[in-house]
Amino acid sequence: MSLPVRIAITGAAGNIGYALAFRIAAGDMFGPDQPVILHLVEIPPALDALSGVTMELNDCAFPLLQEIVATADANEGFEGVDYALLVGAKPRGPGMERGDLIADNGKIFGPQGRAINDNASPGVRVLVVGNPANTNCLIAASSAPNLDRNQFTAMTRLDHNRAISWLAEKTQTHSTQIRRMSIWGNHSATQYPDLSNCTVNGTLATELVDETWCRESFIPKVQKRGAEVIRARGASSAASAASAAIDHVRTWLRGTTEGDWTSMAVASDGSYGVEEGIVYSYPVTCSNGSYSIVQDLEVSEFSRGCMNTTEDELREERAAVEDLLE
Ligand code: NAX
Repeated sequence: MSLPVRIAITGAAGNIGYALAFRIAAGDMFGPDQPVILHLVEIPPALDALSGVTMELNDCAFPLLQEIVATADANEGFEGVDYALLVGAKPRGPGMERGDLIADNGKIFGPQGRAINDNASPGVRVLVVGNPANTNCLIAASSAPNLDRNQFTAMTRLDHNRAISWLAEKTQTHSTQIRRMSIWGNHSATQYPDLSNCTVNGTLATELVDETWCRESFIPKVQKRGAEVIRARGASSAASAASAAIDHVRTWLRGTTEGDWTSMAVASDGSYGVEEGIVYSYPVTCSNGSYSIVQDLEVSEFSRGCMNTTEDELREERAAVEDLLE
């Protein structure tokens, strides 16, 4: 057996954390031969609930779970971790504007970025799930001067998976037959789910579905799927978000399959004319534990408009937290 990997999950007593911890302990993220140590990080009022999560994890007697560190101290929580999954965030309260939420959550992700910088393994990989995920990721990365920006990513894999599933349903195929889906921009309702490079069983998706369906059904459905789940379930996506987090990390580590790519929100390097520095979702390939933004895709006028809209929103979010960026 190899040495255990250490994985921190913030917000571990919350809905997504509750789904995520058990799947990681069962081996879904790192495979059936990789022992894990879970660092469960919460805020003090949630420590009782967190002790219940710890009890249940122990009660599963997972063969791969070596140890649990449960804490409300970020320095202890990120000590020596190889992966940091930043899920915990403040939910949007009644009457709260998006700008207030961004500013409040920004105050969480700066200190967490610093604690990761100071305590985590130097090769740590960070995935931000807590919303607004792209901008929280920007803040965390900017607070971690010793780490590379490429070590920080935010999650649009749930949007990517939703888009694949919806296209599979429309074309009466299976998700495994769909390649090269792309989510551009922000994990928000302005995101651009783009099927212009997508193939279904090797045929271009644009030859199988018409443009009106794409613009009037596919794109808004993916953009608003989170709200649809909340309406139906009375709570936001949790198990599917945890599953997407597992997919994100596994693909980052093990690589994308030949001829395919995934979507990850990463520090823009200026690719496709997107302003450098903001955390923007791109189609990426992964190999040897790193990602590369897919280059040289043709961008139609329609796509350009959608990509600009979501970029504008990310610039506004960045402006709202400018004072938190180091
Ligand atoms: P919950 O409210 O169930 O859980 C959040 C947990 O975070 C709570 O237990 C809370 O005590 C904890 N927390 C708050 N501040 C913390 C801090 N400073 N340090 C550690 N823990 C802290 O929310 P849940 O449904 O689990 O969602 C978590 C976040 O994921 C939310 O911001 C949500 O909007 C976001 N989502 C992101 C998605 C994505 O695709 N990127 C999709 C799903 C989800 O909506």
